[in-house]
Amino acid sequence: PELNGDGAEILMKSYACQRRTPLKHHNAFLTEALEILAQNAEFNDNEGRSVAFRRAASVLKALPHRVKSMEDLRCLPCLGDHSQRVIKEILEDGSSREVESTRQSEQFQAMKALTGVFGVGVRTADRWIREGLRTPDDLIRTGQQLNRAQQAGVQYYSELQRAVTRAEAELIMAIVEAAVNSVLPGCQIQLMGGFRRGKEVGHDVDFLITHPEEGKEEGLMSKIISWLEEQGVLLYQKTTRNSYVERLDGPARSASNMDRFERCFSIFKLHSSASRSGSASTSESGSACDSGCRAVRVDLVVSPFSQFAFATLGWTGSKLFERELRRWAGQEKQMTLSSHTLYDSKQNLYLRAQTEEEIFAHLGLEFIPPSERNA
Ligand code: TTP
Ligand code: MN
Ligand code: MN
Ligand code: MN
Repeated sequence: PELNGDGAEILMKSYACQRRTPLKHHNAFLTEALEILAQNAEFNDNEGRSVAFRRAASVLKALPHRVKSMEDLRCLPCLGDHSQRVIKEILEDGSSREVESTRQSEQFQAMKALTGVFGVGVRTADRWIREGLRTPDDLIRTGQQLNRAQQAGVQYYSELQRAVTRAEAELIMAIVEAAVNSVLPGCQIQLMGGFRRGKEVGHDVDFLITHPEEGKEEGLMSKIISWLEEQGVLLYQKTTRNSYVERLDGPARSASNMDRFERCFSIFKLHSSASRSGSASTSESGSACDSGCRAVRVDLVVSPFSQFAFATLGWTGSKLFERELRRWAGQEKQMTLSSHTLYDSKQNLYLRAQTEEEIFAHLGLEFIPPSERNA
C-alpha cells in the first residue's frame, strides 16, 4: 500500500461511501480535469464513462496530500487507464490535451450553456444544437417552443447562473420556516444538499420538511405553496404529489433514481437589498423580477416521518456519494436503498431507521458525517 508524507499507510476503500471526502482537498488541478471529461461523457449520453471519470476524481479528493507523481497513485482503486493517462499528462505537461480540447470545443460549450438553462436536459440541448442553436439567447431569438420550466429558465437565466450564498440560503430558510409554521405548526425543516455538506455556495437551496405525527404531512406542500404565492415569493413552481407505495414484496425495480416524495421545484424571488442585509422581504407580489430582485432555485421536499432518515440521507448528496451508497447496498449487501426505505432481499424485509447513523449501521458501513460526503 502507498505511504503518505508522514509514512503512514493509506488504505483507500473502493466505494466512495466507505471513505471520508472533505469539501476542500489537495487535488483540484486533477479532479477538475477529470470532471470535464465526466461532464462531456454525460453530454454524450455515456453514463458508464461519466461515472468512471467521477469515481476516479472522487478517489483523488479523498487523498490526504497532493499527487506529485504516478507513484503516488499505486494501489489506489477506481483509476482506469484513461484517467491515469490524463493524470500523467497533467503531472508532466501541466495540462491534458484531451481535456483542453474538450473544454474549448464548440459542442461542449454549447451543451454547457444550454443544459445550464433550468428545465433543459441533455436530450433537448442536443436536439437544439443539431438545429444550429448555441446559447440561451438563440432560444429567444429563434422563438423556440419552450415549456413552462424552460421559459422560467430562460427568463431568469443570468440570475440563476449566479452562485447562491450561504447567507441567501439562511434567508430562504427563514421564509420557508415562516411558511411552514403558519400552515402546520410542529414541523421539522432541514437544509439539505450542498449546504448541509458545508458548501459555502450552491446552485440552489434544498429543504426537507416533515412532521413527527405521521400523516400530518399529507397535503402540506400545496398549503406551503399557497402561502408563498400569497406573499409573492414565487417566480415559478412545479409541485409533484407523493406517489410512493410500500410494496410487501420489496421495492419495485424502477428505471430512475428519482424519489416519489411530494416535492416542489421552484424559483424564489428575493430582494437584493434584503439578501445583503439578511432580512426577508416578502411584501411585493407579482411574478416580475426587477433590477432590485434576486431569483434563486429552491427545492422543497415533504417526507412522512417514518421515511425521514432515508430522505435525509438521500437528499444530502453528493450525487456520487448517493450512487455509491446504492451500489454498495445492492452489490455488497443484497439490499435496495432509496430515499424512502432500505429493503433486505435476503431476509425479505424492510429495515427501519430513525437516524442516518442507523442506516449506515444496517448497511455495515462506518458512519460518514455530511461534511465528509463530498465525493
Ligand atoms: P442538488 O441540489 O442537485 O445538488 P447539491 O445540493 O449537492 O449541489 P448544488 O450546490 O449544486 O445544489 O441535489 C441535492 C441532493 O438531492 C442530491 O444528493 C440528490 C438528491 N436528489 C434526489 O434525491 N432526488 C431528486 O430528484 C433530485 C433532483 C435530487
Ligand atoms: Mn478509456
Ligand atoms: Mn442543491
Ligand atoms: Mn436541488
